[in-house]
Parts: sequence; C-alpha cells; structure tokens
Amino acid sequence: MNDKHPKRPGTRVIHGGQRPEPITGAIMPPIFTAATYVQESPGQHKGFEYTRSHNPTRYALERMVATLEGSPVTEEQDPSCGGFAFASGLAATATLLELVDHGSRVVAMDDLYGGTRRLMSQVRARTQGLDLCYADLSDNTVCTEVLTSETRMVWVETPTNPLMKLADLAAIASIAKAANPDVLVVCDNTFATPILQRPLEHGFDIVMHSSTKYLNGHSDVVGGVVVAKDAALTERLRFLQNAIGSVMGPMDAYMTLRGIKTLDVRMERHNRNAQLVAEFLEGHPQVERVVYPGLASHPQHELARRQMDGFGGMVTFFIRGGLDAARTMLESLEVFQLAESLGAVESLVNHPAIMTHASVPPETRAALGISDSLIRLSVGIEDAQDQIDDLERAFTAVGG
Ligand code: P1T
Repeated sequence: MNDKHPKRPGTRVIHGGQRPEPITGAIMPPIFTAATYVQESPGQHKGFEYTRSHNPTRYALERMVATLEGSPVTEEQDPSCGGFAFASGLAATATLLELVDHGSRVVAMDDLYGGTRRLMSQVRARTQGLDLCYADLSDNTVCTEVLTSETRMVWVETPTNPLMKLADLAAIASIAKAANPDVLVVCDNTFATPILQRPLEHGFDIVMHSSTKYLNGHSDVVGGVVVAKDAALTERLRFLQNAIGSVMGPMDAYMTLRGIKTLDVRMERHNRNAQLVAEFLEGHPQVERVVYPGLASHPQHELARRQMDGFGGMVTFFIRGGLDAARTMLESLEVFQLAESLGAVESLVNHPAIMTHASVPPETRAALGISDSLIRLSVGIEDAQDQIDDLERAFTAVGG
C-alpha cells in the first residue's frame, strides 16, 4: 500500500508497512526460513546477511507494529522502521534493559507482570547492578518525588497487570524528562494495544509488547515487539537486537502478522464484551469490587477516557469468600478457561496470586492488594451472554 497518506488504525492493521512481494506480487510476505543469504563477493549482498540480523518476514511484522504505534522512523532510515521483534515479551524486556549501564537507577510501576518484576529484581539487580525503585506511578505526586535526575529508565504498564491501574502517560513523560532529559521512558502497551493507546504520542521513547497477547491474539505464538520513537534510538536497538540475538523466528513473525490483521475488529468486541461483563460483576452480590477502566467507579475513569480509545478486554475483580470461593469459581467456569496468558480470542481466567504473580514476594503482593480473592479475566470475543451465563453458573456453584 502507498503509505504516503496517513491512514486510520482500522486500515493500518491490514496494510501498515506492507507491500506486495516484488517477484510474484504475493499479498502476504513469504515465510523466509533461510538462516543465511548467499553473497556475490565478500560484503556484497542484497541487504541480507544472516537471519539473526535481517529477515524479510520479521521485517514485515516489525514495520507493521512500528506503523501502528506511530513511529516516525522511515524505511530509508531503518529497514524495519524502528520496530523490533523478539522471541518473547520477556526477551524484548531483557534487551531493552541493556540500553542502560550497570548500576543505573530504574523506576518502575509497582504493579507489573510478575515475570517483568522477576527479571528486574531477581536477575538484573544482580547481574547489571540495577538500582530499582518500584513506585505507584498512577499517582502524579509520587512521580514527581521518585523521577529524579538520577533516573535512567522509567518502566510503566498501563493498565497494569493485574490491578488495572493507569499511568498518566503525558504527565510521566514530562515529569521524567524535566528531571533528566536523557531518561528513557518505556511503556509496556500489552494490555491496551496500539488500537486503544499510543504512548509515543504522549512523549514516550519506547513501546514494548508481549505480542503473545492481543497483537497475535490466538494463543498460538509467544513473542515480543518493541518500537522506538526516533532514528537514534532505532540504531541502538538494531545493534542490541543483533548483539543479544533473542529474535523472533520467521514462522512466528508470519503468524503474528496474520493475527494483527484482525486486531481492530477483535478489540472492538473485546471492549464491548468486557464492559458488559464488568457491569454484570459490579452488580453481583458475591463480588466485593470490580476494577475496569470503563466503569465510572474506576478511580482513573476520567484519565482512561482521555488517554484511551476504548477500555480493553481485561477485567479484575475480588470475590467474596477468599481463596476457597475463588478456587471453586475457577474450577466451575467453562467458557473462561483457567490458564495463564491473556488477550486471545478465547476467554481466559487467572488467579494471579497462585499463577502469573507467584514470583512476586508475598509481602509485596499483600502491600499491592493482589490477594487470594483477586480474579483476573481476559474477556474473549465469544458471545457476551454466554460469558455472563458462565460467570453466573460459577457464582451459583460457589454458593452464598
Ligand atoms: O510471556 P511473554 O511473551 O514473555 O511476555 C511477558 C509479559 C510482558 N508484559 C505483560 C504486561 C505481560 O502480561 C506479559 C506476560 N503475561 C502473562 C503471561 C500473564 O498471564 O499475565
């Protein structure tokens, strides 16, 4: 497609960064499985040397996500337009942490995917000497206190996993940059997707995704994608992606690109179903509290309306009756499958304290409010009434 004229997200998810394959005109890129490329003379080649460094199928996905996140980097500046795909979300995160030097101060949102926190606290604090500060970055007063001139990287999720707190992206970028213009401000945009929120528009430097989730959307690929805001950062990331080597394979890149084509229509349905499910839960006597940015009761509902183009498919709630009630609920659901992960067409349910956030120290979980009664729903794109009936049947099984 001619990318010269700006297109809306619903069109970009189909055509962003794509063009017919030059030899045959194939509308989807071939899956280039070759590990290496033949050279005419040493150093004389067609721009491809070795698949860790360059792969046309991976480039097609990387350009797509870069376009969706609104990176201004052109193909003349970089073949993947500032997008970089990795073997998993955590491989992407591990590579991004290499942007800062040994001993750097990294300020992160206190509520994060458990694996991200494990990588920072249990690996990089030891091997990279990271000086980590976890803080409630959903509170702008806290941001002003902790984002000092010493900070080298800021890491936020918004909405957060699993407490659904929001970070005010524009405020955080401006507070952090005022304190240190060289700070790198990173947003893990996995929960929102570029359909609902584009952090680069708010002054962020880097966007990161676990593409395992909404981008791919079909529970059949693990991956991560990063997008840089400019050519200078792109150059640093291109070096690190190749130097570290935790790249996404061509088959996974193809599958993820295929999944992205329906991202806009899937998000529409995720938004609608999750809103209905959240409203059902909020009115239920066996539910203590529901946290969903689309509910007026969410403490940052106004920010969600301002910052997001829809409230997403993730709903967190606290069931009355503690762990026993939660366990019975999770064992009784049929449409919501009990499994880690999120963001797929299937509805999934997860118990963070025992499953995805088990590696977070119990005292930290308690301080954050990740209790045994917290249940996280990834509301899929099935019929919303079947999702609600499923929840109602499970509440009946719990009793009370
Ligand atoms: O699983 P992986 O592709 O490595 O991505 C890690 C990751 C990063 N960021 C966020 C916000 C995530 O939710 C995840 C993975 N999360 C789950 C598996 C989960 O069930 O929460």
